Amino acid sequence: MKLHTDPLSGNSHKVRLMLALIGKKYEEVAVDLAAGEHKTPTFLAKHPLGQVPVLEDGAEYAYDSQGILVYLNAKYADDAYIPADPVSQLRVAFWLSFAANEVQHSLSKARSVKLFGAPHDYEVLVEASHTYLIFIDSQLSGRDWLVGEGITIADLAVFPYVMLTKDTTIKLSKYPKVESWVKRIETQDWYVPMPG
Ligand SMILES: N[C@@H](CCC(=O)N[C@@H](CS)C(=O)NCC(=O)O)C(=O)O
Repeated sequence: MKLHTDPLSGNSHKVRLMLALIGKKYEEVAVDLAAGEHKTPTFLAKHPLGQVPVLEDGAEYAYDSQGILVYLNAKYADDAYIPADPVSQLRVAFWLSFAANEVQHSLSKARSVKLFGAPHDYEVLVEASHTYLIFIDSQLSGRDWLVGEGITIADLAVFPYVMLTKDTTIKLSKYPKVESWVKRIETQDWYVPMPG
């Protein structure tokens, strides 16, 4: 199994964490986003949108970080990280969508301005990020994990760009439940840090 990734990719870190959680051995293949390697014909044959992460699993090229979490949970984890009841499935689907939309278009983009000089309005993104951090903090009230009693793929999908606010001016200390949740994930015995 190969994870095609850039070391600074927060979306790829979701997959790295899932692979660590389920104890699956794999090899990381570096894709040089800065050099445009993800838009070459060789890479586009793996993922037609030219994005990382891509998980190569035998003949399958799995892409989209949320999709890969669902795939790994079903194929290699006996569905352990999505509770079976309909309401939990609803909640997990919500958080995957939230990670791909709200988090991606606020926290992730704010980081891309700071790290890569991406041409976005940083202050607008920081304001949106605070809105979503307030929301996540409220959802963690009285609970350790986003859905149910244990870690699910919802936590893995939302976690990286929340943790990566350390690359921005956003301070998680304003959100104590979010801060504790980040520490809870970072102190799991299977946790692996981001290489970048
Ligand atoms: N929805 C996709 C988004 C992937 C994504 O935006 N990846 C970034 C790196 S973190 C990327 O490849 N950006 C390059 C590009 O889109 O051209 C996912 O969750 O996998």
